[in-house]
Amino acid sequence: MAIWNSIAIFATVAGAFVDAAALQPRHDHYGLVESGKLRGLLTTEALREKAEILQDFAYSSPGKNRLIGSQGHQDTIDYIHDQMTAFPDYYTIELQPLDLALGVEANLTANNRTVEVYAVTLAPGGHVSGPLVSIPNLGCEAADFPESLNGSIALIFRGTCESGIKVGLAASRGAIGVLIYNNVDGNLEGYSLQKFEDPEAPYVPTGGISQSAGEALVAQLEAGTEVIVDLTTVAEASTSYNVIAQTKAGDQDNVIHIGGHSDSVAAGPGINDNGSGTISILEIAIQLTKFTVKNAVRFSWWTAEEEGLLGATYYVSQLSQSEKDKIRLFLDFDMMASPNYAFQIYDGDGSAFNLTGPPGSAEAEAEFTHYFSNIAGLNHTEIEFDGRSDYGPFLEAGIAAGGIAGGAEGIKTEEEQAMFGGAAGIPYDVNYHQDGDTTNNLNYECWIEMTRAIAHMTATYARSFESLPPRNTTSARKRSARFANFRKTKRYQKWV
Ligand SMILES: *[C@@H]1O[C@H](CO)[C@@H](O)[C@H](O)[C@H]1NC(C)=O
Ligand SMILES: *[C@@H]1O[C@H](CO)[C@@H](O)[C@H](O)[C@H]1NC(C)=O
Ligand SMILES: *[C@@H]1O[C@H](CO)[C@@H](O)[C@H](O)[C@H]1NC(C)=O
Ligand SMILES: *[C@@H]1O[C@H](CO)[C@@H](O)[C@H](O)[C@H]1NC(C)=O
Ligand SMILES: *[C@@H]1O[C@H](CO)[C@@H](O)[C@H](O)[C@H]1NC(C)=O
Ligand SMILES: *[C@@H]1O[C@H](CO)[C@@H](O)[C@H](O)[C@H]1NC(C)=O
Ligand SMILES: CC(=O)N[C@H]1CO[C@H](CO)[C@@H](O)[C@@H]1O
Repeated sequence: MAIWNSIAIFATVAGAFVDAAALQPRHDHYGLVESGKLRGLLTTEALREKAEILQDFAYSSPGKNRLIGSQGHQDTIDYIHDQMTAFPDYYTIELQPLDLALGVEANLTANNRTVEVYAVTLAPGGHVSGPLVSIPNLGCEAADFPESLNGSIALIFRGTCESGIKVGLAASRGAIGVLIYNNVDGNLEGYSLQKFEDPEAPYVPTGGISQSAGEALVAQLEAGTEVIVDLTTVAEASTSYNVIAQTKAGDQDNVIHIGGHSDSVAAGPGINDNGSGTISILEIAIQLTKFTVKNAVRFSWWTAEEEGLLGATYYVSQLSQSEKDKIRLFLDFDMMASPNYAFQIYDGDGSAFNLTGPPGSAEAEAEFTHYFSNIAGLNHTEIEFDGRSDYGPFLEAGIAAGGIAGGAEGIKTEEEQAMFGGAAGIPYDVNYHQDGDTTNNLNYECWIEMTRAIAHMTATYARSFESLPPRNTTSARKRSARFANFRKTKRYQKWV
């Protein structure tokens, strides 16, 4: 009774002033979204806090990472989901499940000698034993394989095409298992076949070994020694999730789609790659709730990017043509806080790398360029539109795309040093895919500028698509045939 009374009194005295505002839907506070107003709500502190939360998830997880299937990754997904469900009136939120066979454990002997091996994700578990056959070339073409691999285990070099293509081809010739050996130093922990299994050509148990172990086996075979291998792999069925949130307000048939990925590689907490993109778009999604929009805004946090763009690939595969048509533009954000950064805009118009995106991609690049040059007063460079991140499947579907990045393992040039500061001759991010990819090694100046650029794009297209060409499904379909070739670009081939 006493408590009830005091609340009533408080409400009477303070209510007229405080509660009137609190009762307003949040998105009416600021009116229709505007680039400058949305950017004005972004702070380095908010980004830093969230980076520390993701890093805690990584360090509390047994592998000290946010690799798909780990507690650190599930915690990341739950965190994003919780943050977004705080706005039930503003966003429709979906958790899209994705079932994966995670490679969890493997043992290998070659002529009874133990070899370090890791189970490869997407391949089934099993125990296989038989003669090893080395596959010449890269195993990307059927012609690379002998007529029959019946009962054998194929030894194949990593690179140039998805390992899933290699394993599918080997299995179709009768191989009962595959060993993939690395094309760079280091083991193949946390590696994936990068491509969903074709039911017509099922995968076989697959182990990943180091380059030196693979070369030693090739040398033995070339010397004429028979090598009998015994491979055991354990695969664990696992469900991971894409998190998708779309504004309830705005034209639901004309959507600006903003995405990043939620997982890290095995080697580290993955705070720049790509915790930074995850957080930038989360912070923008939170601040956007203070505004109204004319076009619907969709945010996605993809799972299993590091395993071969699996979350985004699956998502696009589930869209009907009419759902694809609603996405006027997809923008992808990764590596937003590279320590030795450059502001890199995807070359959507093909002017720098001769690979033009679907109609609308050139206009998106132009809007980013306008932002950096005329609004932020910052230098920028261009980066090949090579499909190496989650926008790849959107390109293949003929959907306009774009994005920016701070740089990964590429080396900064002298010219870029003059433009952006930092150090020429070393990578944009020396910690790329390493255990040093932590909050201490982020460049916050780069990160806040990148986040402001994302906010500019979000606000611009949430207001209007008038700067984009009209939707044209016929031309989109034509373009997508061209983009089926993006997987042949050099950067993409280096990465698989
Ligand atoms: C791999 O070998 C270790 C050591 O011999 C053994 O403990 C483990 O059970 C083996 N795992 C599998 C999947 O065979
Ligand atoms: C491996 O060990 C088994 C049993 O110890 C033996 O029978 C077999 O000959 C050995 N194989 C090779 C290739 O040394
Ligand atoms: C493998 O062997 C089976 C019979 O054991 C045969 O039917 C099949 O054609 C062989 N496959 C290849 C690719 O040689
Ligand atoms: C650009 O690519 C097209 C085909 O994709 C090719 O015909 C053309 O020669 C290329 N131009 C340059 C300058 O490389
Ligand atoms: C842009 O780059 C030029 C060198 O090309 C440099 O002189 C200038 O200071 C840079 N501007 C900014 C804002 O960093
Ligand atoms: C759509 O694209 C096709 C092929 O590029 C073109 O022939 C057609 O005129 C376009 N239609 C519209 C309405 O722009
Ligand atoms: C744009 C960019 O650099 N994105 C990175 C995010 O993560 C993937 C996987 O590690 C990298 O390959 C991308 O390059």
